[in-house]
Parts: sequence; C-alpha cells; structure tokens
Amino acid sequence: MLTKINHIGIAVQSLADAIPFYRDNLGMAFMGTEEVAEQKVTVAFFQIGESKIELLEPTTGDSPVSKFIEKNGAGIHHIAYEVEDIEAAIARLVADGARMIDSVPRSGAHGARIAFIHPKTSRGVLTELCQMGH
Ligand code: CMX
Repeated sequence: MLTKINHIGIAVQSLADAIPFYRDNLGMAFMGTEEVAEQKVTVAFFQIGESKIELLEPTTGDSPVSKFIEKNGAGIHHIAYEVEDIEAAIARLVADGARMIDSVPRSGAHGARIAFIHPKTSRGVLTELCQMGH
C-alpha cells in the first residue's frame, strides 16, 4: 500500500530563519516555497535522496501548525508516506478501524492529493498519505 517516505514535515516559526540552515549548513537541495492555503501553511521543500524535508510555517493563528508550535515549539510535525491509490488506502484503513482526519483526500503541495491519519491511531505520530499527481 505504501511505496516510500515522501517527506518529513518540520514545524518552524519562520521559514526565512530556518531555510538557510537546511540549505547552506546542511547543504540540502532547496526546491522552493509554496503556500498551501487549504492547510494554512507556507512550506519549503528540500530533496534528500528519494524523499524530502518539508518545513512548515503557519500563515494564520488558527493553523494546525500554529497550535502545534504553541504546545510543543518547533519540531517534527508529521511523516508522509506515498501511496499509489489514496482512495483504496483510506478505505482499507477505515475498514481496519483507523481514525482518519481526512476520509476524503484534499489538496496538498505540488498538486498532491493528501489525507491525514489521526496521531492517536498512528501511535503518537501525525501521519499523512499522499498520492502524487502525474
Ligand atoms: N503530532 C503528534 N501528535 C499531535 C500532533 C502532531 N503533529 N498534533 C496534535 N497532536 C496530539 C496532541 O498532542 C493531542 O494529544 P493529547 O490528547 O495526548 O494531548 C492530540 O493529538 C489531539 O490534539 P489537539 O490539540 O486536541 O487537537 P488539534 O486541534 O491540535 O488537532 C490534529 C490535532 C492532528 C487533528 C490537527 O492538527 C490536524 O487536523 N492536522 C492535520 C492537518 C495538518 O496538520 N496540516 C498541516 C500540514 C499540511 C501540509 O503538510 O501540507
């Protein structure tokens, strides 16, 4: 069902502050930024092997990422696994009793279709399924 780790999401207070460390000090390949209005975040992606690191800066005070930073500070926010058929993956998880945040896919960065699994189901880790648009 899952094919690879697409990305790991890291919540940050400020992209302007965080990007130089990942790009210049760690030397990761910076792929640019994108606002994901539906998720109330602006994201920056870095390629690392076949996966990516996604830095997330909240765009509004009621963004899920604002709430996360208020509670925990900056840090690892979620892990995203790539799937070939997101509807099939959701249906199987629902049938197995998983608590889905999204039972219908929504839009993510880079035209991906995404769905989150509640961290209570995935043992404390907010988990994202993503199907890349081709
Ligand atoms: N990772 C792990 N646990 C998390 C978490 C996270 N990122 N965010 C919240 N939790 C935990 C909380 O600590 C809390 O645990 P306890 O009950 O033990 O205290 C529990 O989940 C419920 O948290 P809450 O504060 O009551 O609920 P929220 O209103 O903050 O909602 C969540 C949490 C995950 C349902 C919500 O943030 C959500 O819907 N997230 C999905 C969307 C999202 O995160 N979008 C941003 C990224 C978009 C992108 O990558 O493009």
